[in-house]
Amino acid sequence: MMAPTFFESRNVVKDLAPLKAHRREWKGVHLRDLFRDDPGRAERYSIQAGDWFLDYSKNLVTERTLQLLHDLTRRARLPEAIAAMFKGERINLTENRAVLHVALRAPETADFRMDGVPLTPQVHAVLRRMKAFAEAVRSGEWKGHTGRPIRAVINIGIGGSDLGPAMATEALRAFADRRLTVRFVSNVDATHFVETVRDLNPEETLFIVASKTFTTQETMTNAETARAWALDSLKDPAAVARHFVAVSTNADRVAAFGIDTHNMFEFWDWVGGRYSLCSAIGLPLMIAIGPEHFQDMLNGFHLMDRHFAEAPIESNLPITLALLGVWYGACWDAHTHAVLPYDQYLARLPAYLQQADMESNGKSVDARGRPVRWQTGPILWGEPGTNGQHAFYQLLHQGTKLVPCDFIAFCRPHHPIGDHHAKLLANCFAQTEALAFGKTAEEVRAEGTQGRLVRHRVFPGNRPTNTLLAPELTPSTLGQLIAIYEHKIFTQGIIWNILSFDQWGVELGKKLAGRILPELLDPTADARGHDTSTNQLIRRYREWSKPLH
Ligand code: G6Q
Repeated sequence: MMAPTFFESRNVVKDLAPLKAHRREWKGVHLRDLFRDDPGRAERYSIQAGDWFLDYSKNLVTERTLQLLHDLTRRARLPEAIAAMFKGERINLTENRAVLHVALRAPETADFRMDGVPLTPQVHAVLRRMKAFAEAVRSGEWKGHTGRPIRAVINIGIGGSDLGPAMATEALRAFADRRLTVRFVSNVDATHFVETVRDLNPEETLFIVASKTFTTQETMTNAETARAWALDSLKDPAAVARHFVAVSTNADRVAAFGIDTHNMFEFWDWVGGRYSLCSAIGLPLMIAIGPEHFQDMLNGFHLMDRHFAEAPIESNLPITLALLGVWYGACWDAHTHAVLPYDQYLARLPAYLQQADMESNGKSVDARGRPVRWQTGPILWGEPGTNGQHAFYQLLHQGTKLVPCDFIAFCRPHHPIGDHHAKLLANCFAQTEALAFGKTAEEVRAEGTQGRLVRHRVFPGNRPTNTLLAPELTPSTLGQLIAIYEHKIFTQGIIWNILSFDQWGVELGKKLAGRILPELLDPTADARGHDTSTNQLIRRYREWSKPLH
């Protein structure tokens, strides 16, 4: 395993030391003071990239902090790492793979290579097949086995083969053809399949089986169940060819499942599951919103890829977000990060980013396998505003934990009804104002509160937020937004000297489930070989799962 130089000879503890020293001098500095003393702060601490405007002025930073953070990128050789990713070097060291999701959204003329082989012709060949297929389904030209047009498309996949298209299909619902129903089944719990298809007609239903490996237990189980459900009414096994297509890197397995490989849309091992929305994994989204909108989304991604690769570090939006996260993790004991979209269409964005961030940077050994002695990826979580305000914001304002937050909003609504949108955005801006500046005891008293109650009504403030604002939620601004977070995650991984593109932490549970499964299926099988707790749970399951009659 040959590590590129930016992973080698790093001493992250030493690299973070100047920031930690700076933090010790911070004492008592409040955002109230920083804003009062510097009328240019908001403007100076803002970045425009593509259609996105980032105001990061409500963060606990000074010029000195930013200077130290920018130094850190040089120590981490970030520019070299970015170049290595774009050049197709195998920076996913433990899987010996390149990381080239940026090639998926580049124009055909772009020069991306893998071991010298140009990639964009392959990428665009698959895109053209996807576009033709999506058009055929949308226009009704693609017929089901009995000659009826398709009215429902069900994606069967999990993790990276589910969350991206599921999130984006919801996000871009305003651009979708409402005559088509597009749904997602991921959980191995049969409830998910049953509830998803219960109102559908198999004659008019198309399944997309999406799995990079085509071996994933959940997806294969759901795909078998879907095939049985379809054949139960269509009767003829030849119907599978009209009702099942596959998205995979594994043609042999696709064929073994019984799907004609002519109906397979390919992607490649240099596309990580959680970075695969722009590959054929995006097929259900393309069918929902149409090829042109899908292309707009790809262009949005690409625009932000260029910004990330080309903008100076000081005005680089994803890098700035990444550095702020590093600062709070290393020096402010922040363990979580909230993503708060003020847009109902982005309801699934936190779940999507949870995987992107936590599966990538939830690591505790560095690139060379040595235990880390610094914080790596935060716990990412969130819910759309304003709902969250009536639930967990209490803790954000007055709790004992520092939770840096990203507020995300759009200026033009898709549904300009009454003053809904002004109210939505008023709440969004008000929250960042309240979190930053709080309310002092004097201010509470001035409003007429006296005695002990004063303490309960004080807002300490000084709680950091970013605000990301775009004119409108479109395929392009969504693509740009996702790319911002992808590159933020990459940057943090490089600074922490961890490997962001593998996910060994998901293996053990899968393996143990494989051992327990036969012990649950066969109640006579010996199931005493685990620890006493697991043995006991299996025994209890066997008792309680017996049919009642
Ligand atoms: C993503 C992960 C993981 C993966 C799923 C599904 O980066 O690797 O979430 O996407 O386990 O895998 P398959 O696509 O192979 O079914």
